[in-house]
Amino acid sequence: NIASDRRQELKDPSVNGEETPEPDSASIAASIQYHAEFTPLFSPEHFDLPKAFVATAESVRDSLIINWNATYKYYEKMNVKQAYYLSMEYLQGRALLNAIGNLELSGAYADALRKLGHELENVAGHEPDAALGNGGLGRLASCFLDSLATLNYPAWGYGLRYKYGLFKQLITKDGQEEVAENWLEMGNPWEIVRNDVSYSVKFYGEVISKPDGSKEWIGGENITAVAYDVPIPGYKTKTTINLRLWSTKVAPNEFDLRAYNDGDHAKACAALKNAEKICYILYPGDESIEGKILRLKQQYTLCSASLQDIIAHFEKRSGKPVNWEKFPEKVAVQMNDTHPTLCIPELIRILIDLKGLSWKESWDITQRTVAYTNHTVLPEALEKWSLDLLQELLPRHVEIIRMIDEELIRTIIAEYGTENLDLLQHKLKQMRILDNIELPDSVLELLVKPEESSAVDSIEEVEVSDEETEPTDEEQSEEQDTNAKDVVTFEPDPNLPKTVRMANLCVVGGSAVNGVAEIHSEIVKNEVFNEFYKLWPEKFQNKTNGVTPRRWIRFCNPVLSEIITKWTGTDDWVLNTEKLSTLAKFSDNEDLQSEWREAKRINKIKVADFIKEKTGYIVNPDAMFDVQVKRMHEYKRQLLNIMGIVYRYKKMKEMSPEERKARYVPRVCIFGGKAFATYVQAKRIVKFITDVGTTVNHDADIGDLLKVVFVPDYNVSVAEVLIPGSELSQHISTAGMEASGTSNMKFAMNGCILIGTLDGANVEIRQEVGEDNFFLFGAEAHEIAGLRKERAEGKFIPDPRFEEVKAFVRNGVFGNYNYEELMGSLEGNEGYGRADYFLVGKDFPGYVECQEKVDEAYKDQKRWTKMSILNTAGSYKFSSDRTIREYARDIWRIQPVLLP
Ligand code: B1N
Repeated sequence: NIASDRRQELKDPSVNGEETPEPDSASIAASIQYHAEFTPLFSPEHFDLPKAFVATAESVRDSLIINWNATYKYYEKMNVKQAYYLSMEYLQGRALLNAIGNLELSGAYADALRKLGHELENVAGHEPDAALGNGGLGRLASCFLDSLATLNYPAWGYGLRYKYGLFKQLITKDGQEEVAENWLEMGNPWEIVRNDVSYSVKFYGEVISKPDGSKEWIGGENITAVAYDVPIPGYKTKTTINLRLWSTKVAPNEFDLRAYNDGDHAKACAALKNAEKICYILYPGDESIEGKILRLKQQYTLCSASLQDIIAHFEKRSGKPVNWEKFPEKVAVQMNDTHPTLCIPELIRILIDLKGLSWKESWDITQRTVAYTNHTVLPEALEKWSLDLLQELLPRHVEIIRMIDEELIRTIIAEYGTENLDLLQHKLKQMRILDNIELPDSVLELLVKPEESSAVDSIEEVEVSDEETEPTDEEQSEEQDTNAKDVVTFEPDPNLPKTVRMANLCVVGGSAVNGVAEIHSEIVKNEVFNEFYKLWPEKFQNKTNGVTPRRWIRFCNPVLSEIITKWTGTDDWVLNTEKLSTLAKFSDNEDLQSEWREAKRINKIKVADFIKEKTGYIVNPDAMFDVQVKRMHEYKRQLLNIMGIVYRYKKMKEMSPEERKARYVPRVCIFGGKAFATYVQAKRIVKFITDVGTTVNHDADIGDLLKVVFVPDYNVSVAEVLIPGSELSQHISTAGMEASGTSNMKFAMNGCILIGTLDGANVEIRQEVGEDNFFLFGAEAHEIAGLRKERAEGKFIPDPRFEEVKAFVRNGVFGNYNYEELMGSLEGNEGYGRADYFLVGKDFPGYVECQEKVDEAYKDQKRWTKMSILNTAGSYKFSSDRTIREYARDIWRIQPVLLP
């Protein structure tokens, strides 16, 4: 058997010191056949698509394992500093085409499969999406892995292996319905279970003080975390890094055999279930947080297992005795948002309780090791855990968090003194990790002036006379007791919950804090964490997000890639995206323009076919494809988009057929995105969009001039179809609310023109592609607070066009669904919650007028194509390679290591 010979031969490429020969299509076909035969996952009779996929993937995996091992061994040998990316989410999507593309074996695999009777594209289409993430944050983590491997950085990703990924979205006549996504049902050929790499993870229990003064945490519940490794190949390099996902199972000896034998199966299986259920499902909330014990157990499992693994690895490399001082010189841990915050107290716990280091040493090592990326400024998304819950689940960690909090309080007192207690109180309120929790006694003593100390036994309230301090307005309004106007109290408010602010813990415990786009990083410094910024300005950085040009141009858009390669001279742009900028000088060239349009048309036909398959709607590929795909969220303002569409529809209906044709460009308005299952308002918007589609798409007066389509189950693979075939894409969040956005970058790379607000990375994209090549509208971030205030005071006068649209919807044009809540939420009246908090009404006229400019621009196809080319040409900054180089240089301080 050629394949098994080949497996023998491939076992260790260094055996004879020779380079492994490049596999050709014959040896690949043999290896696929080998796997089809000897991988007993399917019945033997057929070689149908599901089986062909698994056999093909396993054959690819053989090559990945060779490279994985070589990479691993070499890093061990060189003993280099490594970065570890800790993330609760990865949105890997499909891996097959990406892996063979990175290995430069796409042609050989296509030939091999053809010999076996299948088309590569169909085989690849059988892979389920790995959707272990919600949206941008998870997809960013996956783009980062691709760049890390491609740029040969010694780095690993750590995450959780959820049994069920992000739910599948069905669109029914009632709107969105959720169905569990059992992505592992047919097995996962990309993972390697490491039964020998497992760690014990504890919950609950108690902390024991030992005679020597040290502490030990005795867990009340023990589980085991097992490693599943997913090899991540780089592009045109042998470097293959690791994504290590933890799965949970019952700890050895925890299965109650006696109960089982006694017939109490439920009791016997309880421990099994309890352990396994930690990794059952991905937390489905994007930017909203619900205090769930299970979520906390997930977070802690990720942190504990990963840190035990990282530390074991460090100890193994450093030899005995271990020099812990060197830990930050060998290890950098990046926390993807606050979700892995517990790795701060966990690292300290291990160093103090298990390795015998002092508090001071451990705290210092930890601060030098970890860094934190903030991805959102939405207050409801900043994680806060109840102190009681944490105390119960992780008692030792709460002790450590109290120590960090005390350390912080001392720093604040040292910085601002105790003269102005008002100021001090303000600082503590903003900055403390523990919120609404009494000050430690040792700190209270510091607040007592020597002459007062005899008069006051225990300082619970410190009275301050008017001469001493002037409370700020803010402070005054916060006071509940009007008599306490001149009392500065450090006492907790019994009516408020006691919480741990995870973001504050990250800022205090990390060596660096970064935002994900320039405007966002400014908001992080000047608003969200302003007090910390004043204290430690050097900690704060910006790292504008990026996306991998491999998946997001080269592999998802082969026709455009070919044109880019032809006009830039080489395919070098896939690695050095700066080369894309050379396209700019040809943007008026008629040959390039016509090739460019032809490529777009091919991709639009694919989108049209896809829409027909998924929704039944038939759309005209010559219409403009206008796309908004992202999680459904009020701040992303899909509602503004659909209100604009309704306005357009209404105007069309009022015109004669001739007038309508002359005025409007035919458009297909495409939406896609999932709503958090309990996010009622987001689900109403889904329903509204589909209702508008039902009416408009069947209106014979309108025909091809306007179609409205909601593509179900938006995910990475759907994005790979839609993005190349889009012409206009919408990034229209209320300014200041979208931290970055990353699909905006993918669209620009694929020659799509953006309509958007000055928010997130839009600001930088517009700068790079040129103001003339970006459709801008809307209020700016610095105006938002004022506009909301104006609205609340009833001073906002809505545009008549906006009023018209609301009335039109209320008239039942789109069916008998109750649109009152949706329309009411756009009005200032009380009773509808936020009263157009997202300023849809305010930005509506600007948006509608901007869309009219879009029509004008599209009518001139030469101008449009030029804009499109200039978007691709100007998008080079947004490669995740650039982002990763910046993290490596400014935060992790790691160097690329090229395998010999
Ligand atoms: O992270 C992306 C950004 O491009 C987006 O603008 C931002 O919205 C997104 C809690 C989140 N921020 N926060 C989350 C996800 C899951 C969860 O449970 C919050 N996602 C973002 C990448 O920087």
